Amino acid sequence: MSTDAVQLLTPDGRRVRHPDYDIDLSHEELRGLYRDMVLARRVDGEGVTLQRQGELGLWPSLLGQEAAQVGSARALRPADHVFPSYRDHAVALCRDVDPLNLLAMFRGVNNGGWDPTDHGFHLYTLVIGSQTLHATGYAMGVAKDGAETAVIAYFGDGATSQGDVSEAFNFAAVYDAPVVFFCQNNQWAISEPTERQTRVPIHRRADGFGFPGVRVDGNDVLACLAVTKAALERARRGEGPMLVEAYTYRMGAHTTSDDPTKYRDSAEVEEWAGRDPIARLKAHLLDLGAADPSYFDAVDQEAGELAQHLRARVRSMPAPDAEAIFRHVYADPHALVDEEREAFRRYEANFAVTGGN
Ligand SMILES: Cc1ncc(C[n+]2csc(CCOP(=O)(O)OP(=O)(O)O)c2C)c(N)n1
Repeated sequence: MSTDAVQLLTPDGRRVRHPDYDIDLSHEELRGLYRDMVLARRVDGEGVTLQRQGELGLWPSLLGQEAAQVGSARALRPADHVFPSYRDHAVALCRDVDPLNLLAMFRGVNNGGWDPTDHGFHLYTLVIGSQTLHATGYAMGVAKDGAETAVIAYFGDGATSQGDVSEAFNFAAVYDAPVVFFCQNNQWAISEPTERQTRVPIHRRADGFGFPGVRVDGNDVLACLAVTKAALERARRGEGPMLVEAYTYRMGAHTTSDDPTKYRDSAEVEEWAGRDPIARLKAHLLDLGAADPSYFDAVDQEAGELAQHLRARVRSMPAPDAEAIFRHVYADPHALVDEEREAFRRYEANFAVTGGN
């Protein structure tokens, strides 16, 4: 199997054809992909800024991964079901999850305030790789129901070192589960580079499990869309899983708690800045005559207004009910939870204002 990445747009925005994976989109659809990526980048930038201003506890940035996420998510149908990791904010936006919910979660106001059934978008998973098993089980279930649903699991290159991911690959293969494994190889698992994680290119790991794997240029939104669409259609036809390795780069820190200058070379970051997914599609739109400067200005303005709205709303979010965390742990009262709630009440009481002077 070739290790070359499927590419439909060169880094300078030139359209190239691919014999196996290709796609023709209208100008409107192309503009839509551009808008999705710009809005996602802006929401993400707000997440970083708000964390820096002390408004959020943490933020995992998607900067650089917009094409991988938007391209793959726009290949999904409404009835499909997504099992994301914790960095998949652009996928969330494409599934109509209100970005305020994402920010609220990282502010600690809720535990993920959306209903997965409303959006076909599961809650974020922080336990690396475990969502691949959830996705596989769900896919086996929908297959048994005879539903026309396909499932997609998002995970990183580091996650492929987890046993859960290998188990998911094997189960999905032997049951022909309608699941697409979408690995965003952003080349770093916190400070651990991909070459310290695997001896073979990630997409080739699928060979050993008996299903196809393909590498796609993860900074090329068209290629990500075309390949994911083919993988989802294959899954829907009952032909089983496929592994898509979107080869991309995490431009920012792992999370706002991380300092990547401690472990990676700025030349590498510079090099990847030249492959920016948004600039690439913009060049293509201009080349086609599918958008003019007023369109790009309008999208920038929309992104700016969204950011302003998010900032204002996040700052005015009421503090969560401190005891809510103890609710819904069990359906019925539970002695241990009662004990923990009491201990927490005593702890909170330490901070009570005892009167001024
Ligand atoms: C089971 C488990 N082990 C370790 C961690 C700590 N951890 C958090 S993020 C991370 C790296 C994940 O890298 P990757 O899968 O490449 O995803 P990325 O963050 O690059 O999107 C690790 C090891 C965890 N959250 N869960």
